[in-house]
Amino acid sequence: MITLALSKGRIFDETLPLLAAAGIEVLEDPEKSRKLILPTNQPDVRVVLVRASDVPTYVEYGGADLGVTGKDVLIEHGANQDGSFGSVGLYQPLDLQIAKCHMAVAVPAGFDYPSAVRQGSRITVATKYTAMARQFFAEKGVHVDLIKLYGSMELAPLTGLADAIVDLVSTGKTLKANHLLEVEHIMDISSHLVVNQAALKLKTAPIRRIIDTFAAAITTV
Ligand code: PRT
Ligand code: MG
Repeated sequence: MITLALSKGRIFDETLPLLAAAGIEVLEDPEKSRKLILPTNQPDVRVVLVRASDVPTYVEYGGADLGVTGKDVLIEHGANQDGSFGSVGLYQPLDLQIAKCHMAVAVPAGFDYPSAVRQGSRITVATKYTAMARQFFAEKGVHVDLIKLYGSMELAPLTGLADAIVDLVSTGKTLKANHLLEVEHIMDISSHLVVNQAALKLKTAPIRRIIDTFAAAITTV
C-alpha cells in the first residue's frame, strides 16, 4: 500500500491533475465526504487528509509514504531554504509548481517601515511563520520581536498588536481589504512532493513511478 498525505483545499485540488497523470483517480470528494482516508482507483494507493502543517510530520514518521505541502510549511518544519533537511528523514525530490504564492512583509499605511529599518528600531512582527521571519530579519540585520499567531495575521497591525506581519500573499486582495501594504517580498512559495526515506527504500518501484510521472506532468507556467 502507498499512502499519500494531502490537505483539503488548494493542495488537494491542484494535486489531482498530477495524480491523474499517474493514472490515479481519488474516488471520493473530500468536500463532500467526512472520510479521512480516501480510496483511489488503484487498490494499492490511498490518500489521507491531514492539516497542511501536519503533512511533513505524517511523512517523516511514516504515517504516509509521500505528501504534498507548501515550502512555507517545510521551512517551518525545519527544512533549509535550499530544500535540504539535515537530519529529518524526509526526501524532497520535486517542486510541483502548484499552490503558488509568496511570503511577504506587510505594514499598515501609517507605519514607516523603511525609516524604522534605517533607524535600527525594534519592530514587532506578528506571524505564523516564525522560522522564516526570524531568518529573514536576522539576515537583514533588523531587530524584531516576533509574536506567534495561528491565523488572521492581518488583524494584528490593525489592533496595535504588531507593527508588521509576515504572511503569504497570492492575489494581494486580503492585504488590500485590510489596508496593508507589502514592503518586502521574502521568497516565492510553491508546493513540493516529500517522501519518507525509509519508504522509498522499501517500496522503490511504485514510489519512483509516482515521482517520475509527477515530474513529467509539472507545468512551469
Ligand atoms: O487553512 P488552514 O489553517 O487549515 O491551513 P493552511 O493555511 O496551512 O492550509 P491552506 O490549504 O490554506 O494552504 C496550504 C498551502 O497553500 C500553504 O501552505 C501555502 O503553501 C499555499 N498557499 C498558496 C496559500 C496561499 N496561496 C494563500 N493565499 N496559503 C495561504 N494563503 C492565504 C494567506 O495566508 C492569506 O491569508 O490567503 C490569504 C492571502 O490570499 P490573497 O489571494 O488575498 O493574497
Ligand atoms: Mg489557510
